[in-house]
Amino acid sequence: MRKAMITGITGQDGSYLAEFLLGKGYEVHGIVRRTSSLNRSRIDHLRSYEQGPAPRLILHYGDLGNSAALVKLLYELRPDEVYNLAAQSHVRISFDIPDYTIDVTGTGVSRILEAVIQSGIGRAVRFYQASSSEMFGKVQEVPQRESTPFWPRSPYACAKAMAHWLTVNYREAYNLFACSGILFNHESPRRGENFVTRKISIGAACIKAGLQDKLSLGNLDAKRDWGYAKEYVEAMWLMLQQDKPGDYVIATNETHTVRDFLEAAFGRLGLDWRRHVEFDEHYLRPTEVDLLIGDYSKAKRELGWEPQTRMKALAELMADADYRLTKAGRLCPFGKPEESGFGNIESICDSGSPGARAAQLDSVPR
Ligand code: NAP
Ligand code: G4F
Repeated sequence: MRKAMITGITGQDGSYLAEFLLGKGYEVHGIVRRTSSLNRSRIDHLRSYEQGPAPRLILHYGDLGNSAALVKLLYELRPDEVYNLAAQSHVRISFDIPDYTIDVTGTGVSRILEAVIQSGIGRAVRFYQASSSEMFGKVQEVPQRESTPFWPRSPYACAKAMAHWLTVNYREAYNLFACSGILFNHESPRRGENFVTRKISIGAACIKAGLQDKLSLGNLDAKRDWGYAKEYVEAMWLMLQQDKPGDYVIATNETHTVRDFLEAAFGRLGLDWRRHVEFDEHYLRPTEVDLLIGDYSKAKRELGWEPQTRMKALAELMADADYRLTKAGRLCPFGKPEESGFGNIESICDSGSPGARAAQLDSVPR
C-alpha cells in the first residue's frame, strides 16, 4: 500500500487531498499541530478511516517549526510521497506577522527538505511543495507561466518564493524528486472564512437569510484566476506520478475581479451586491497584487490536467453551500469579520465552525 504524508491536512487543500488519496487506496499520515481546541473540522468526516484494526488515516503531532519531529516522523514512516501544504497562508495577515509567516511558510520548507535528507529517505520519497501564484506579484508577464520572473509583494509571497527556490535547489543539489506546484487561487465551500471568496459567499447567504445587511470588503478591483480546490489536489498528485520532477502552473487561464465574484455569488441568491457591500480600508494591503492569470499549458501537456470549474460556477456552488448552511441554522452572520485580531466570526457562531459544516455538506452529494 502506498503511503503519503501531508502537512497542513486540516486546511482546505489538505482535506481534499486526504480524501483523494484515501480514495486511491493510500495510507495517509497527516501532521497536525497542537492547538488549545481541536481544529480538525475539515477532516472530521474522514474519521472512519482512522478506526478499525487497519486504519488508513493516521494523525501525528508535528509542526513546521520543529525540525526534530519532522526528521523522526520521516524516519519512522518512510512515506512514498510527502505533500507540504502547511503554511501561514493569509497574505494580508502576513503583513501583521511577517517573521512568523517567514518562519513557517519559508524556513519551514528548509526544515522539511532537510528532514528528508537527515532521515535518510532522500531519493526514495517524492516531495510536493505548495507554491503560489502570489510569487508573481507585480506581474512581469501576462499570463504567468513557470518561467515568469517573480516579484513578490508581501511577506507571505517572499516566503513562498524562498520555499520555491529551496525546493528547486534540493532537487538539483541532492537529486531529490521534488516538485513545486505553482497554484493560482483555488476556493471551495471549505475555504477559510477570511479569504475574499468565502467572505462573499457567507455574506451573501446571511444577507439572503435576513441575518445581516452589510458586508465589508477592501479592494474590489483586484483580478484573480480562481479555480476549484477539489480539482487542484489531483494536479498535486499527478506531479508526483511523473518520470521526472518538475514545476507546474495550475490555473484556469481566466481572470476576474472581486466585483465579478460578488456579482456571481450575490446574483445566484437573487441579490444586488451594490446595495450591501461597503468599503473598509482595514482590508487593503500595503502592496497589492493587481492581476493574476495563469497559463497551465505545461500541466495540460505533461500531466493531462485541465480545470473543469470556472469562476461563475465556483461562486455559485459556494453561495449555494453557504445558503444551505444558513437555512439549516448552521451559519451565523458576521457584519465586520476581523482578519487579524479578535472578534473572529467563529466566536459568534453557536457550535462548530462554518468550515466543519461546509466540509460535511460538501462531502455529500448535492
Ligand atoms: P489553509 O486552509 O490556510 O491551511 C493551512 C494548513 O497549514 C492548515 O492545516 C494549518 O493548520 C497548517 N499549518 C499552519 N501553520 C503550521 C505549522 N507551523 N506547522 C504545521 N502546520 C501548520 O491553506 P490552503 O488554502 O489549504 O492552502 C494549502 C497550501 O497551499 C498552503 O501552503 C498555501 O499557502 C498554498 N497555496 C494556497 C492557494 C489557495 O488559493 N488556496 C494557492 C496557492 C498556494 P491549522 O488548521 O492548525 O491552522
Ligand atoms: O482571498 P484573498 O485573501 O486571497 P489572496 O491574497 O489572493 O491569496 C490567496 O491566494 C494565493 C494564490 O494566489 C495563495 F497563495 C494565498 O495563500 C491565498 O490562498 O484576496 C484576494 C483579493 C485580494 O486582492 C484582496 O485585496 O481580494 C481582495 N479583497 C478585497 N476585499 C479582500 C477583501 N481579501 C480579503 N481576504 N478580505 C477582504 O475583505
